[in-house]
Amino acid sequence: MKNLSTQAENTWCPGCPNHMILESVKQTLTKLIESGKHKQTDFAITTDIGCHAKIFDYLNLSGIYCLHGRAIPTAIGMKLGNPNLKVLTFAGDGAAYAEGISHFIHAFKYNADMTLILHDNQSFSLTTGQPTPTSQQGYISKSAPLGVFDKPMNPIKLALASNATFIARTNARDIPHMVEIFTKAIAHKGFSFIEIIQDCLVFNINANNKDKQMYKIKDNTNKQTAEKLANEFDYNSKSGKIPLGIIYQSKEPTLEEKWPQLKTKLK
Ligand SMILES: Cc1ncc(C[n+]2csc(CCOP(=O)(O)OP(=O)(O)O)c2C)c(N)n1
Ligand code: SF4
Repeated sequence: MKNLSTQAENTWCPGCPNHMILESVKQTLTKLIESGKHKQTDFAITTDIGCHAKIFDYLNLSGIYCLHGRAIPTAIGMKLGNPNLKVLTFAGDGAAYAEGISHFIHAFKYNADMTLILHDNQSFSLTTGQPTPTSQQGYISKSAPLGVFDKPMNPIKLALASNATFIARTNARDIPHMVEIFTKAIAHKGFSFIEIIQDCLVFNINANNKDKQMYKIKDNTNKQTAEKLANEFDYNSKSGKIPLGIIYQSKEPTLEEKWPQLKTKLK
């Protein structure tokens, strides 16, 4: 684990679940490296901008700290340069569902063999809690003093409608589950999207503590079941169930397999 750590001072709030996400990433990669399956240099990361994105400074991996909303296309660029890299992208709900929403949708269509780890705290936290597309109705913040009027978007439904080949959800408080899901996502051939339900301890705290709604599902490959599972959580109410696990997985040609120029470079 030592090799994956850096000397950078950690500036996340004490107790922020981002610490547990970082730990889970380190445990996952350590296992893959120690088992001989991958070398540390096989991995590269892109991060967006936000609290989540500080993970760039805390992981001893090559990568690019991207412009806000642009972590996904930058990662796809890396894959075009070297299709054998295992690329992990870290983004927030503001980053990927607001500024970067077009990249989020098109990424499923391209199906590049990479992993998107999305820290959803239902808030633009680094910039002090403005509402994001997944913030709940009524959320009052400095930029929405009358509260959010609109219903939140459902990114899992959007991913399904965009022909995603791997959609999973996990809980930032559950390290073993995150490690299991990260490992399966990295093994998936294609674009794997993991949504992590993450509390922010400072902003939008009314959205926190959803653990009682969460339950674990078996890995699912049936599209109709996936649609039902996607509908169970509306990002809005404090009732209803939140399924955790692989919501949908299917096999489709990857970007690297579809492009003849890249196919010849695949090891
Ligand atoms: C194009 C652009 N728009 C807005 C900003 C300002 N900005 C920087 S970080 C941030 C919030 C990030 O929120 P999110 O992606 O949800 O991540 P979190 O901080 O919650 O982890 C914003 C709005 C920016 N840097 N660039
Ligand atoms: S503001 Fe929220 S998301 Fe950012 S480090 Fe603090 S607890 Fe974590």
